[in-house]
Amino acid sequence: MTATITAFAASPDRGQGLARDMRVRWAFEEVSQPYDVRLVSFAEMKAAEHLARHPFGQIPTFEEGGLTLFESGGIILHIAESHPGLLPDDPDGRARAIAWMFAAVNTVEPPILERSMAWLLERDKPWYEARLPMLDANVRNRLDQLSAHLGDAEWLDGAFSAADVMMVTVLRRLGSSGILQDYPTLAAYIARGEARPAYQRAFAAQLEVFKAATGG
Ligand code: GTB
Repeated sequence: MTATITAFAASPDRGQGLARDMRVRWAFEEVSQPYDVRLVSFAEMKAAEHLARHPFGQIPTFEEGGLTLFESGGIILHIAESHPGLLPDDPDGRARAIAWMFAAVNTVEPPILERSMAWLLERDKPWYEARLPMLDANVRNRLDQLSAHLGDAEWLDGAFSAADVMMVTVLRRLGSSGILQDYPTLAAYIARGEARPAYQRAFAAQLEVFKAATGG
């Protein structure tokens, strides 16, 4: 049975692959599983039909048979547990990969998100310039630590895993900030993720949606 996910009918990221369906698409591609996509408008996301799938009226969601899931990390963990290729077989390695998945969304993503939301919503406000150094410092603190952990390693913990899907997609949000120029280790890590054929197939698929929506 082919799973169905939801994605923006017209993503505000203009096809940059920054919306969170991208990480789910990438996970499906890594485990060579086909998937269908239901595109939803902002109005549809807040309507009863979608709220039954996602209590917070967001994308992405996942439906397969009788199972409906929301929350990109939960969806990717389910995909990784259902198909070989995204989690190590040994229990300790598996537990560490899952811990890194949580670290991506619970420790690294929050300061990145806070900085990007401030830029999006507050950059014309009088307090923005005063706030920016603190927002930058919070992001850089995490990047310093992550960069030190990664060192010369290719991936977060041994072989490529769902943790790298999560972390690379979290870090990509910094793409336009200029901050990654100061973190060559992390820039190379992101580039390694983006170079994977599975990533490229997922990116092309979400870009196709944007092009179709804009006639481009
Ligand atoms: N924690 C949830 C998860 O990981 O699944 C967060 C889901 C989420 O934030 N979904 C966003 C959404 O549905 C889309 S991805 N927003 C609509 C709403 O809340 O009403 C976030 C996103 C949006 C836009 C950009 N962008 O334009 O660059 C990047 C990321």
